[in-house]
Amino acid sequence: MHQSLKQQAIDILRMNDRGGYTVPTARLYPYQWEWDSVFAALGFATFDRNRAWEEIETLFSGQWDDGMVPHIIFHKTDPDYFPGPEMWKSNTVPPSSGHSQPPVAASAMLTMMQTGTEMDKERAKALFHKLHAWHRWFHTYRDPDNTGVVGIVHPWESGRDNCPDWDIGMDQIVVPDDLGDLPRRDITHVDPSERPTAEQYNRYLAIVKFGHECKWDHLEIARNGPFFMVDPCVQFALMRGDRDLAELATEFGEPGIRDEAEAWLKHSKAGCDSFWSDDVGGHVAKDLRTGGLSTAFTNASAMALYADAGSPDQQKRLTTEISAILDSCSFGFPSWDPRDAQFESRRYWRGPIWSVVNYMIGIGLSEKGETALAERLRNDTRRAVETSGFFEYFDPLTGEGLGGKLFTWTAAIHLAWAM
Ligand code: 2M8
Repeated sequence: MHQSLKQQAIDILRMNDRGGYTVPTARLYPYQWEWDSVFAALGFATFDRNRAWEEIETLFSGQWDDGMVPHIIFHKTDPDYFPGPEMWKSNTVPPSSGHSQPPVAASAMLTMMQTGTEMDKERAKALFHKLHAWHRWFHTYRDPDNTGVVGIVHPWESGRDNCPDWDIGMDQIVVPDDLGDLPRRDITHVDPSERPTAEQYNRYLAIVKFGHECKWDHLEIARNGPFFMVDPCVQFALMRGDRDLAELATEFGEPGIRDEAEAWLKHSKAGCDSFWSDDVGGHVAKDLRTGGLSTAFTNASAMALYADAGSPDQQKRLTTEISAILDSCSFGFPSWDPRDAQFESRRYWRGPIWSVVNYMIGIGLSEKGETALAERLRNDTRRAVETSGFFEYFDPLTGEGLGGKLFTWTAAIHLAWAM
């Protein structure tokens, strides 16, 4: 009998469950990734609330003493993935990578609490101070000069690994001679033409080397590391997260934390002007070392409404761009503007569509009253899965599924939003 997509999505979450945490997909990504896990929790919350909270609790079990929640937690060593714990040298238990990823947990926790029972409130409350420490870490170590804008120290911290956004920052990285041969595993699991190039990979590893050589001193990395750029996705996820942290603080009777989160949000809103591009009609990535701006509209630019960033005029302009870009492809929302020469419909974050980012864009659009655009995006997200199955990401021109199969976050977003 033909299984429903809903049942398939549930089965994928169960299948990728490694006991308290899920892997994004078997083989290609055999560890716990930060934002994948948070979205997984939203998926689990539709059929198993206890398991949903476990996912987030296990994620926070890898939190560093300084408050950082790392982007990968290496619960059990797996030779299938490179770079593994021996490259990061985090010196933590459990071992982990040395930077973070978009901080989406506050928003997911608030959603789970609002749609749940007293149990959900208790579980959220138990994690609340850890969540607050993570947000404080972002504001302290990723914005050391208190500009209202956080930087990322590695393209992997954005979650949008090889987006052309990072090219201006990556071009300046000098690859050390002693990097050695890199035993990449990703290109043995999926088509190399859809993955980052070897040159890009060497630069990723050069940043990792700088990090462990300074013992993951986050101020040193932000001030003197090889790479420091503004990512609209991380900035907007953090702003939305601060808004939701403030709401959780109100709920839990923590007025001091509520005031702190509201002050962060106000400061961040003011900071957003510094990476707005009139040429593009949206917020774009910015190299904090040189001041250079990226040159095209991305799915991260489209997240501005989710964070309520930008002036009313800017929001109007970027909504026009969102609509024009949706008209330019069959499945939204592409990770790079299809009208731009650098667009590649199949290469990872240089064009393809990603369900999790669609989810955040869709929420922003619908909250701003752009219901037709929001529905269109939700339909596109569902149609991509109907066309190809639960792939990691999809070609925006054809809906063809690409990258890993039976992918956790695609299944989770199907259950939580796109069904
Ligand atoms: C991708 O990133 C990892 C590195 O973190 C990789 O390419 O090896 C990105 O799509 C990232 O956003 C995602 O969290 C991760 C796991 O799905 O894969």
